[in-house]
Amino acid sequence: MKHLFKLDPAKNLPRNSVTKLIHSGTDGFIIGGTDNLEIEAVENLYELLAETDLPIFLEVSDESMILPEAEHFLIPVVLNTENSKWTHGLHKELIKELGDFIPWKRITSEGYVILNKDAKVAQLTEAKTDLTDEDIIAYARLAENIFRLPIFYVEYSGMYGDPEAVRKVSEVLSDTEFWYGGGIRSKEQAAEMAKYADTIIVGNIIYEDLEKALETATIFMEKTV
Ligand code: 1GP
Repeated sequence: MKHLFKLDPAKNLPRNSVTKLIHSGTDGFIIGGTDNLEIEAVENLYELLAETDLPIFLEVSDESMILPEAEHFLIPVVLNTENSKWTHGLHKELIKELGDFIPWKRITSEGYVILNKDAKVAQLTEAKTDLTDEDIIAYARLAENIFRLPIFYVEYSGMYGDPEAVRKVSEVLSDTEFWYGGGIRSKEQAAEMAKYADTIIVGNIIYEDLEKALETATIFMEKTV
């Protein structure tokens, strides 16, 4: 997967926009958000996406948004916080509550490093965003070699990140998939981050300029024709 769109259940998207996203050349969708998470909104998004065969990942950041019939779940593990609630605390409580009913085979964990201090997710999780490239690289190695996480996610939500830091991270990961998300607003930026990351994630621009959002996916379609 080279490209995913991240859809926020708290934001409205007309049906014809969703149809365009489905046929854009993207490899799939993440449903995820930080606030105002309600199951009805998650259900509505699934309903809007019903016409696609592309994978749909439900990124669970709050118990209230769990749709049991979802095909794939992504579980964030925030690495750059000292508040253990976001690394394993909430996870443990949910596992305690749901116990035997968790469909482990449909669950993939993501090791997040959150780097935009102004992002809601950074504030919520008390992420330590003031990191050097060496810090970020160390987190990538921790994710792959100590925690053996399947995905390492460099998250600049709302801000375009530093391509050089992203390049350096790409050089130290081999088994762990490298995902990059944050501030991609043009096909040039999509292409730049896609040189280094296995998968790029495009979110906010969908709601601000749909045509620009579509272009971030179309470039990958053109390459395979
Ligand atoms: C957010 O990484 C994604 O979780 C995408 O970021 O919304 O800034 O595109 P943007």
